[in-house]
Amino acid sequence: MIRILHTADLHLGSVFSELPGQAASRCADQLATFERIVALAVSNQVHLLLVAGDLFASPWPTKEVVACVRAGFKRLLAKGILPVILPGRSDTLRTADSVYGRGVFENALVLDPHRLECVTLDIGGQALHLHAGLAEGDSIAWPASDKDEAEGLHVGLLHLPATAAPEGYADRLSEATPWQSVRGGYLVLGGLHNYREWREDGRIVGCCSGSPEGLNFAEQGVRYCVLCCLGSGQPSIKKLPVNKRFFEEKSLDVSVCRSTQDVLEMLRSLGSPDVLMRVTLTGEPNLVLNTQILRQQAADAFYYLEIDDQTPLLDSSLFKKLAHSNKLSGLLIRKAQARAACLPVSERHLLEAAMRDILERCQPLGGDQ
Ligand SMILES: [Mn+2]
Repeated sequence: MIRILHTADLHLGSVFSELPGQAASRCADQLATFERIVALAVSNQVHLLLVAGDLFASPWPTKEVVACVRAGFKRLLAKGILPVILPGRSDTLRTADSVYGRGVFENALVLDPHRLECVTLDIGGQALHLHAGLAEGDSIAWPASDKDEAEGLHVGLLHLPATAAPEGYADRLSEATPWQSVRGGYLVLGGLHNYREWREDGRIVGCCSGSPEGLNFAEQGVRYCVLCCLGSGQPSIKKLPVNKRFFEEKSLDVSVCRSTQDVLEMLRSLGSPDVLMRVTLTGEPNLVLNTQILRQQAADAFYYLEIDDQTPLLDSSLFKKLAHSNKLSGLLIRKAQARAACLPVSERHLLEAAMRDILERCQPLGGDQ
């Protein structure tokens, strides 16, 4: 039995330009997640740790990031676990001065997907053939190897294009791998950033672990690395949760809220110190909400909070009521309503956003409107 832990798309050393306030801490989170992956490899007594592309966010990670990875690999090697890296798109080997060309991972096995290599390892007397494939556009290339029908276990590594529609690849993944049709085997995939598994007649044929630490709101919830056991029977896999923080999106119906304080309480009830939350406000508003103030007041309940106010203002009963006011806001709303009546729907959201902006600025927190 050969035990493998696999991961991909760690993107260590990411810039996180969309999270400027959390950028340094997210980089530290990523390294902590890498440490957990190393610890899981040790505690599960695997033979190999496979990284199916994008270990780093660029081919030129900082010294600190490289030192952290080297230290992790050293701990693995001390336990007899071999780290195997397939460079991906972000950390391509095919660039001048790539981190993989500097000999800093001399004890790890780095497979060059462009060379279409097949490497055979001896794991406790059992042969393991590692086939490094290359996916470009719609085509997948595998090493032409006389090992395709060789005795032993076969594992393919492949980094898919981020734009790949997993459905489109489903058939070709096993078709294009002669060793899989002859010998069975298992495909370790990267590049898709979200967990996905491929089965044929119930048998697992391949798995993409997804990013172990979400990079953005497209990578939500629990993140995994995958423990795979390969032997004479069918491969078996187990998803191991590994992330530090969680991206989440929720919507909040503010129809029942009578004050900013009400909205704040509902917002804070969604809070958790490890959550990066995007809240969309929906429903019929009873007041114009200042999202900036809401965010400031609720921020400490979250690791990171984004608020998107999608409550419809122009047609709301709130606006109908406010339009009767003799104050400047009443005049403004009457003008906006008249303008909205002659605008195509596609342009009304701009007017709505402008009104929201102006009215947010006019009112104090929880103020009377
Ligand atoms: Mn990636």
